[in-house]
Amino acid sequence: MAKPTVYRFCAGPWNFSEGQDPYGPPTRPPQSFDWKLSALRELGFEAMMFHDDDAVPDIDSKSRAQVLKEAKELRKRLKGEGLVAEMVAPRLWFAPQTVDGAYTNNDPKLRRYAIDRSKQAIDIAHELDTDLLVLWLAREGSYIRESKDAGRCVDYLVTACNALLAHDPKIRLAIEPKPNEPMDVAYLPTIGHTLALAQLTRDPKRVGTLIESAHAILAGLDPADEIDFAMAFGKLWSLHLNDQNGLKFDQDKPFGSANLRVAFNQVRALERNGYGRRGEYICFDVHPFRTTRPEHWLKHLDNSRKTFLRLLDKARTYPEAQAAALITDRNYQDLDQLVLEHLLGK
Ligand code: GLO
Ligand code: MG
Repeated sequence: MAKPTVYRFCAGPWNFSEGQDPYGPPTRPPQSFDWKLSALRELGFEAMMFHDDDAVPDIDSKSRAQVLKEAKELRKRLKGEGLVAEMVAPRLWFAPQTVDGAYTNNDPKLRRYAIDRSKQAIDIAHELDTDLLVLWLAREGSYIRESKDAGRCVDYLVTACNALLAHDPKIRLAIEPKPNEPMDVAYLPTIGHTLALAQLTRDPKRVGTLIESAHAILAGLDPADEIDFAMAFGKLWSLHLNDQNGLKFDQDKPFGSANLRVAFNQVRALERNGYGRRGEYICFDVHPFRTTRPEHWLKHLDNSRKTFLRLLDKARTYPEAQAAALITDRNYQDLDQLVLEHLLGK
C-alpha cells in the first residue's frame, strides 16, 4: 500500500486581508509584507503564492532589471524564513490598461501590455524558483454581451497562452476558472472550459488548472467532481480550498465553513487521486471575516488547515467496505446516513 500523503500548506499575502469590501474601508490596521511572511511561518505553512506585484511592489514603475533584482532578493528572504514560492500570478485586473480586459481587450496595444506583463511574471517565477504561472482571468469576459466577440476572445486567450509557453520552455500555466465576479459572465467559467482551451494551445501538456472550491460552487458545480475531472487529465496543479454559502458574492470562507460534507468529498477526491504526491500544495484562498479583530487575524488559515486535517482523518477512516455493500444493494438511504454518521462521529 502506498504511504499516506503528507500534505503541505500554502497561502498568499492577500489572504491576510485588512477587511475592506466594496461598501466600506479596512477594519484592521495594515501589516507589512514581512509580518505576513513570518505569520505564515508561525502557522507552519511551507509555501507562499505571489501576484507579480506582491513579489515586486509598484511593478509598472520599475525597469525589468530592477524587477528581477527585487525578485532575486525576495527569494533570499523566503529562503531565510524557510519558505518557498508556490506560484506567481500576473495581477491583470488592477492596471488602467486592463480595465476593459487583459488578453481579450478589444485594443491590440492593451492585449500586448497584458502579454508582456505576464512574460515578466514568468521571469519573476524563474527568479523565485517556481515553474508555475497561475492565470486567474478576472477581466476576461463581459458585462455587455455585445461589447466583445466571444469567439474571437477564445483566439486571443490561445494567442496569449502560446506567447507565454514560447517565452519559457519550462513554464506551466495553471488557469483558475471562475464563472463571474468581477465580470457578469466569464469566458472560462469551469474546469472543462479550461482544459478544452488547453487543447488548442501549442503545448497542451503545459496548460493545466487550479480549482477553487468557491468558484466551482458559484458555477453550480460540486468542487469534488471538478477535482476528479481535472485529475483524470493529470491537470490539477494547484488548489484554492475555501467555502461559499450558495450563489452570492465570492465569500472565501474558511474551508468547510459552509458545507462540511462538500468539503469532506473534496478531501476524499484529493486522496483517491494522489494530489500532493508530485509536490502540489494545499493552498487556502480564504479571508478573515470582515469584522475579525486583529488578535484573531491568523485563525481563518489555522482553522482551515485544522478542518482539512480532521476531514483527512475522516476520509482515511471512511468505512469503504460497508459503503460498497450499500451501493451494491442500491441502499442509498443508508449510504447517505452512513456518511452523516461518519462525519458526526461517536
Ligand atoms: C479571486 C481569486 C483570486 C486568485 C488570486 C490568484 O476570486 O480566487 O484570489 O486566486 O488572485 O491569481
Ligand atoms: Mg483563488
